[in-house]
Amino acid sequence: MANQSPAKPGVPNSVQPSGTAPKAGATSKDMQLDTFSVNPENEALRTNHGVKISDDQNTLKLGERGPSLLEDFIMREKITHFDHERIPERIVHARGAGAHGFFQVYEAQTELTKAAFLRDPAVKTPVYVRFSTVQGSRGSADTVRDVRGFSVKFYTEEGNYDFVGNNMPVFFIQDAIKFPDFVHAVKPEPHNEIPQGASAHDTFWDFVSLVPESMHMVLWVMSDRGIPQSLRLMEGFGIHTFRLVNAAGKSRFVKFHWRPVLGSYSLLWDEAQKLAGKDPDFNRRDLWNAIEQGDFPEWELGVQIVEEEDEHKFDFDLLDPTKIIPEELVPIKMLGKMTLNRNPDNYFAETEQVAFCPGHIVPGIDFSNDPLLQGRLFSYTDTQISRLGGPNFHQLPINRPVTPNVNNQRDAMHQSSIHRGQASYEPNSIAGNWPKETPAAAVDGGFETYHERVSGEKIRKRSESFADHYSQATLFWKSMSAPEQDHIVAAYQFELSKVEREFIRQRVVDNLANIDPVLAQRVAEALGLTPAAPTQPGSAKSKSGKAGVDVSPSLSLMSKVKPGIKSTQIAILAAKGADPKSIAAAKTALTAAGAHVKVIAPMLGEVAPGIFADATIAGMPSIAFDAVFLACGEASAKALSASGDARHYVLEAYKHLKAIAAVGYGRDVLQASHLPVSEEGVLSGDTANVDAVVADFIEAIGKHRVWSRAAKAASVPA
Ligand code: HDD
Repeated sequence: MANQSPAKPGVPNSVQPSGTAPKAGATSKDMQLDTFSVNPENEALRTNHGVKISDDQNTLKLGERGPSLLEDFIMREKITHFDHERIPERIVHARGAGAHGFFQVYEAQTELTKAAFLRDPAVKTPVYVRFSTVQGSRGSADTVRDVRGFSVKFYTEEGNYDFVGNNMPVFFIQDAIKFPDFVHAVKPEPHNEIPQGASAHDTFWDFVSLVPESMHMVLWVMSDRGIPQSLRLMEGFGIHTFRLVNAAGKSRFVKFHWRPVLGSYSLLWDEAQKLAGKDPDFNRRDLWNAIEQGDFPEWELGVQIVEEEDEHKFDFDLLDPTKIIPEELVPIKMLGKMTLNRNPDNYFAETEQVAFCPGHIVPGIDFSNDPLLQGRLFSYTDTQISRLGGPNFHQLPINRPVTPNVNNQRDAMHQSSIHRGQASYEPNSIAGNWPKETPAAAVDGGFETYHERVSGEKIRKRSESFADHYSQATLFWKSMSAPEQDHIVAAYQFELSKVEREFIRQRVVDNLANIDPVLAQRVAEALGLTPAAPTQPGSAKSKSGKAGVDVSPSLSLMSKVKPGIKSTQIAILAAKGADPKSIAAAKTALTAAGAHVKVIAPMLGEVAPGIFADATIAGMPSIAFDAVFLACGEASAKALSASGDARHYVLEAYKHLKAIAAVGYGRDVLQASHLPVSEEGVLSGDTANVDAVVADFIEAIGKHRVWSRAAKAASVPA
């Protein structure tokens, strides 16, 4: 049947306000984007050229049984467009999730920078953020062990500023010329395109074990930072040293940090692996849901500031991107806060087409001579030209600044502006020399590069000051808590067990000996190897007598746990015959504390009068939750105790060191699972005491995991 046209006569079908038109508090970017939104509601179906379509079901044919006619411009247009719907995915960071929001500085930072968005606490600067994994393709799983990208486009009053960082503060290589080699090594192998979303393969470990500058970063990737629990709960780092420049022209070196307000947490490897199969969208779903539920993710933006005259006071080179500045040496000064409060309307138009470049800076921010950064300044705009089909990608709605971007650049593929006038050159006298340059100024001036004095020979050489590849890796290892060290060892053991060539495994273990002999020994044991004696041992102590630290507690994720259970996910496990009073009491208290509660049962339907299951045991496994609550009546406990899936649910939560609570008959399910009814992180009581049990449960969830259970949990089969 052909569609009946619902067209409203006289209403143009090109640019219509979107279904989610800007609400109160919309930013300048929201309003700009809205002018490009298309809303199909109440619109007639038309061709790309505006002709109304009367039949979208049948090709034009010669007779009912064909053949089809080439003349069918409607079918040809539809199929042609479809044939070209995909664009090349990003060469790295292909899988991503994005969101809109705003950034606000706490107080004017005029002494530090003349950047307008850091000078006025009244200004809410719109942002678009894209988080990503690095190795996998667009359809790969979220929870793989990998670095996460952390890109923020600030649509400032002075043009776009792109922060293009990662969730780890260092990088694999020191010079951009090695980036293609590194990416070729980590990506799926060229002969069979295996593995997807994983670094556990020969070419990655071959490369990194031959390039010791990567050892510090590899250690970060093998740590819990490589498997963040949530994109909302991971830190972000600018990595390179940048400059902030004030109106008087004074420059200071800075390192940028994003700190999630709710703290930072990671998955356990077993959870990450299972989630990759059971919910490959786990991280992006969590980000989306949090924003839809009004749990707007927030990060503070901070800087470590180093005065120009202190550039050489450290044990390492500030230009070396494989080094951090320990916070114990230079504390972080928090400048402001970013809030993500709106999901994109369209994945392709926004998250896929957004184009970041670390070279997009505004007056008051400048680069350092870090050779990795210098190469990046070229690569990003270059890659967009093939990815987004030409040099006009800045005209795509998500990439447009909220300022004008008038200049004499003309034409090229997909030009969407109609540039008026005869003069597209400068100087000109026939158009009054417009558009004109703006001299640099304290306020609203043109961009002026920081006047840095440099001299030297043209030379291809790595600076001697970049040569110590192990000391900061040693510092990182020594700063980890015992469970974090265990996880690192297990990660190396897992990854290297997947490496086929023994000489590569041996080379990695030999490299580890330079970081720490115990680390090397523990990894080697599981691989049947013996590490060689260290050749260039790292030292957590300053080697040069310059500023250094032995241990940096702020590197441990244990130092990031924040009190409270806001935005956590709690499962109430129940079956038919559950105890409605306990469920209601738990739900009320947990929700009041900011958690999201779901009733999980073997089947959908009513589990107690007026209480319905939100999801099934198979559909929302325990790995999707932070904690499990058992509120059973006798029948419910019997059913759950008899169910292998239900017992596995509880055992798995126990194995993953999650808080578990049981009231009334719920305790029977713990016993049927051979779990203790009461110990640290396992709370239980009579139904009459449900409020007290839930209060202890909330406190236990706030600690994130029950680390004291780790050794016991290892023997639990789940
Ligand atoms: Fe890169 C994308 C982060 C080194 C070349 N990079 C990309 C993205 C992030 C980073 C977050 C995804 C942006 C988005 O969401 O669209 N890259 C980093 C960090 C690095 C780094 C933190 C080191 C400190 N990158 C790096 C080097 C080069 C590149 C040394 C090349 C010389 N990166 C690219 C790229 C990508 C990219 C090929 C692929 C897609 C894109 O740019 O837009 O140009």
